[in-house]
Amino acid sequence: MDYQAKAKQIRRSILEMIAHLGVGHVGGSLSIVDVLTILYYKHMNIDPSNPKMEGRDRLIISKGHSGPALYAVLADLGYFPIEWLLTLNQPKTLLPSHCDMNLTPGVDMTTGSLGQGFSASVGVAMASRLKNDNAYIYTIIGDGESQEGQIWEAAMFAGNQRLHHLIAFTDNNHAQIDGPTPDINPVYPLDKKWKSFGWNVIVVEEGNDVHSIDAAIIKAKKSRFKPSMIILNTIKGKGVSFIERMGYANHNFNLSKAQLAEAIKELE
Ligand SMILES: Cc1ncc(C[n+]2csc(CCOP(=O)(O)OP(=O)(O)O)c2C)c(N)n1
Ligand SMILES: [Mg+2]
Repeated sequence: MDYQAKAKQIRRSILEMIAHLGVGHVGGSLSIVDVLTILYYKHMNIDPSNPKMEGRDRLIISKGHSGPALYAVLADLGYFPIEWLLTLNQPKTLLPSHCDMNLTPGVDMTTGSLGQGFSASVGVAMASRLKNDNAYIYTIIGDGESQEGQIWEAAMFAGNQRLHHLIAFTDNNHAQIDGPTPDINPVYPLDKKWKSFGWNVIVVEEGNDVHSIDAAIIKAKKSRFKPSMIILNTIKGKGVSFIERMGYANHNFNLSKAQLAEAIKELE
């Protein structure tokens, strides 16, 4: 499969659903498209016709405001009809702006309160090990989210428990809601921090390159005694120049039909 083309298609789909609603979390959705693409279309043991399949691999998006990115992938894989995408965050929708496992087929954890999804993924990884089902548990946190104390409590536990089937990603786009992460409350150096908590750390400089991410996942799967943290150096709003140029202001904004048309041109 041409993963780069697939990632472009997913980006178009995200922007279409957000423009239809008129507003949404654009930046942080676009920055994780590449990791979602390589996970869902290459690595994960899943069955879209059986979303609750026993022993399946899981993906928990702890930065739950990036739900639209996950919905675009799940719809494309056939977890639910593609038309649902245009109901994003409308009254009675099954696709709320933040991930909800009780509403959306294929969503493995309810997230949105930053820090909590990561703890949940550590719990799921622990349960999977107790069941001996050999599943991989993937989870994505944000760089701003890494300011949450709960992240580090869970990191300590996972490191101590040697949960080597837990593969986490930091979407290190250097931006959070109110500004650049280095200006607000720097979380760096992330690599040294995760290493000191007993994790196998892999840094991907081209964090929006599907092939570099793929190589990192292959490496992480070889970790025998430690959970892995793959730090993806990404660009918030990746894929559309005017959105990238907005910097942290692309976190959540009103996306007009005219802006959508401009974005789509670049993503063809
Ligand atoms: C506990 C908690 N505090 C605050 C928020 C509001 N909030 C939503 S997204 C966000 C910024 C997150 O930044 P980052 O983790 O870097 O996400 P990304 O850049 O990938 O969008 C904040 C503060 C929240 N969802 N949960
Ligand atoms: Mg960020």
